[in-house]
Amino acid sequence: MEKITLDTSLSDAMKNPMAKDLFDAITSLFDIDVNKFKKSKVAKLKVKSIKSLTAGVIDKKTLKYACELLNSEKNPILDDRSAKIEKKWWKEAVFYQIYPRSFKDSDGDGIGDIRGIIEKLDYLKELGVDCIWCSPMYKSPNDDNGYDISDYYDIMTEFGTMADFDELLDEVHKRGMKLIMDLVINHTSDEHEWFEQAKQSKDDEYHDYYIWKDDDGTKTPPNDWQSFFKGSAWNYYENLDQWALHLFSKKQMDLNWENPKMRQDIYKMINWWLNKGVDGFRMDVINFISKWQNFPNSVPLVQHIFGFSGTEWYFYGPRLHEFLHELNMQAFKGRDCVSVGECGGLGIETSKLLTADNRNELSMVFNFDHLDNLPHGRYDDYHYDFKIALKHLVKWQLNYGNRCWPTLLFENHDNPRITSKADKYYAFREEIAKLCATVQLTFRGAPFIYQGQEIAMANGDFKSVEDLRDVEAINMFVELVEKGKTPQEAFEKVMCGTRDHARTPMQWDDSKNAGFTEGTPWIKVNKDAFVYNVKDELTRDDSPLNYYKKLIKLRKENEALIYGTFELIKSNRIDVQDSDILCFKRELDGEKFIVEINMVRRTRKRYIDTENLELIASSYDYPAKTLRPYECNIYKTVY
Ligand code: ISL
Repeated sequence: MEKITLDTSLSDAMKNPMAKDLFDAITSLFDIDVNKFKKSKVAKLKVKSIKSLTAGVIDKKTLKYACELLNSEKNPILDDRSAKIEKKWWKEAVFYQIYPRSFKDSDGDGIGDIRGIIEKLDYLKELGVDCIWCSPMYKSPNDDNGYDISDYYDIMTEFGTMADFDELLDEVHKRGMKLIMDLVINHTSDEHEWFEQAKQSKDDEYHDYYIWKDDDGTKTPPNDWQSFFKGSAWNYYENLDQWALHLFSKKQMDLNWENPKMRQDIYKMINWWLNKGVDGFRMDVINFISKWQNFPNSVPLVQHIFGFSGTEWYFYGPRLHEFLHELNMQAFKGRDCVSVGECGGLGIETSKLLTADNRNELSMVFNFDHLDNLPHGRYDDYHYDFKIALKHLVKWQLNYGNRCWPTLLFENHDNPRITSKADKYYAFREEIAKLCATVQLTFRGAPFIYQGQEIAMANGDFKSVEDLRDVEAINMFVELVEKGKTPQEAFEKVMCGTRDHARTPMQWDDSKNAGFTEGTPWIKVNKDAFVYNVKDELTRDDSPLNYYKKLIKLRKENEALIYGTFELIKSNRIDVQDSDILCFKRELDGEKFIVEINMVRRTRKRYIDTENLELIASSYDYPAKTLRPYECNIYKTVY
């Protein structure tokens, strides 16, 4: 691929996958029509003219950095328009994420556990789940609820024993379901024996398993990279006079992927779990494993835009493809397993390069850009708009090609509940839950349902910072108070986006603690559990839970909803992408489904003719001439 320099034309630069993704992000943020831009005179200008186009806001130095970053991608844009879809079990599967700490407690200590999960397997099977992903269950001091692993070969004490795990795996398989583990291999806990040894001496055999920099005599961190959980990303170790990198909490130390011995130890561990019979992995922040080895300071403009420094030097590092390919060859090759990389921030073209079925890296990636209406972020107080979110998802549907498979999610353990995000006053709580179900089960891709999403669970009703448990939320609160906010102001800000909202106990019934535990729950149970709980929703025909069940069944019975083409339906009057209604067709071997979604909270005129269509599922329990708030309908064409 041609190297991008300051003299390359903008249109030529866009042949680079990273540049195209970047351009895509900018155009959607400013609502620029890409096709018009490509034909415009501006596209013919050189990269260096961005300086004058932006009145100097983007200076020459930033542009040089940008060229350096873009040139690190050696692969051209993947052209897969004529490819045939390869059928795989994980393309057909409905995934369900369990956050074990909050799912079901079996022994009354207030913390969910493995035996609790076993108790609920029949419920998941009934729902139609094919594959369960459990957030980390390995041994951990729990600085970040298990995302800080101290022993990859052992189970967290609160969750049970390895024998419990083996039983879980067995019980899952007995029911014809699959189980995937959470694989956290960008970092380990500082209590992992590798790090315990590494910090003893520079000569220790494990020292180079982590990322160290000598102090330059100033006792200041080696660069300005920040930790996602506040403060510098470097810890100082006095005995070594060295700094060690941690992109997350102070107890989550980044592994040095440049070290081949460390990589071999990781592959050995992955093979150990696969040999045990697990069906694959969700891979935590996997796009962060390759860092630019000169560890540069952040680019000021990027820092200014994101209010965060450093990510540009590791979010898609120079050896990422190489490491993932190696991992694939040494652990996944020849096995029918799935790997889902958590790759926040990556765009369509780079994600394609990570997941195309002929590249042998990952099976799928998670992208989260639709979970907030950019430029709003998770901690902003704003009204979430499905129109913006679905427009983004549709773009992936139309451009992701046949060699790659999208993931479809609205919730996970790191984000507030969608019902609360899209509707603070809960006027349309169930309608919103059903809209998400419709998108996840009728778009092309692998649906990932997060525990409680199927019963329309909402945000936690925390009253003060004492109710919060998450390291990110607590550190953020402390920092805001240090910067001069009152505790009340700081709490309100944290409440907009705390990850604890998704971590309140699963609501099983209307008994004490929602049937989650007999003891004292580790985090507050939501008060609304007496209305929103599994037991009640199972008996209510029009409940979100029964809607999920119905659509899962529909998807399983109709391949068109899995492998079918995805095509927007445009009327003469409106381009659907600009309207309040999203309408699309899924088609396979002559079998056609039409889906209409009212993306807004207002009643809207229907614009497709439904006369020759058979209504087979609706989020409302009786039909109407107009589309009611967030109404979704699925039709089949009748011949
Ligand atoms: O919440 C975020 C930062 O404010 C996200 O960037 C999040 O940290 C990111 O998506 C990575 O998440 C994963 O790795 C973290 C862990 O805390 C999260 O729970 C996990 O999903 C570190 O292991």
